[in-house]
Amino acid sequence: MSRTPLSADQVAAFHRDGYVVCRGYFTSGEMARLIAHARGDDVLESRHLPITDAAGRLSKLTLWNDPGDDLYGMFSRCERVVGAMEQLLGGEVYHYHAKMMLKEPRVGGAWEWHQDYGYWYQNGCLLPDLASCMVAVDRATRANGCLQLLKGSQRMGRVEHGTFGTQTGADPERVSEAMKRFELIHFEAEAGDALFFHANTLHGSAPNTSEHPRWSLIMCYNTRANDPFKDSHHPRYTKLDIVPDAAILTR
Ligand SMILES: O=C(O)CCC(=O)C(=O)O
Repeated sequence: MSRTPLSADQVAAFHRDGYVVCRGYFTSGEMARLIAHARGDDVLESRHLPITDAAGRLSKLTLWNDPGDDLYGMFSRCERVVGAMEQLLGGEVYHYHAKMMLKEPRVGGAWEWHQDYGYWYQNGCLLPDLASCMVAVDRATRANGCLQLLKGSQRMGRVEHGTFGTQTGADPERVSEAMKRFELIHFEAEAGDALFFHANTLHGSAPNTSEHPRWSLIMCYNTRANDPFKDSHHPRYTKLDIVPDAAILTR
């Protein structure tokens, strides 16, 4: 895989819409490894942050800053993801953090509408030059609370955010007006599909009311040029040790 895995059309779609969907970005063999690893990983259960929505429903999120040498690290350090991020953000990127989002059957909570930059602005990132790559670990459907986005909403710039439950959410008045203007997209996905989305793209999700889990791996990057001006709970620029894509299957 080259260090420019995305086509010019995909890069243009990201800039126009605030996101781009890449179907089958990871192979079934790569996903089988990730699923086996994650399902047997006690750390996801023991270290998760309990995130509740406004109705008190729980989502489990386990987050780490250092991409490390484990299988999650191979995903977030591989050329296919890092190269795509560099194409989308226009320069060298570093690992800002990654997380496994576990939305369990029947109990997994909603995510308030928000922009990631609503959170990250507070961390000293002067520009919204950050993006995330969400990889579906399980099939994601409307019933199990797939991610929803407002297409083109990154053009609104940063919206005021406040606290709802233990989550940060965007100003409800702005969200409700944005809903009238921007197309609502559901990221319904098969395992291995990837969604790259801009830090100012409004997104959220409904609760998981189904019998099926909705787990996903979300890897977030900042640009070197946007090195935060102060310390926070996420890192300042740290050189990323990129690995070949083959490392996902061989490590
Ligand atoms: O996975 C979800 O439902 C929401 C995740 C999300 O919004 C985020 O990580 O910023």
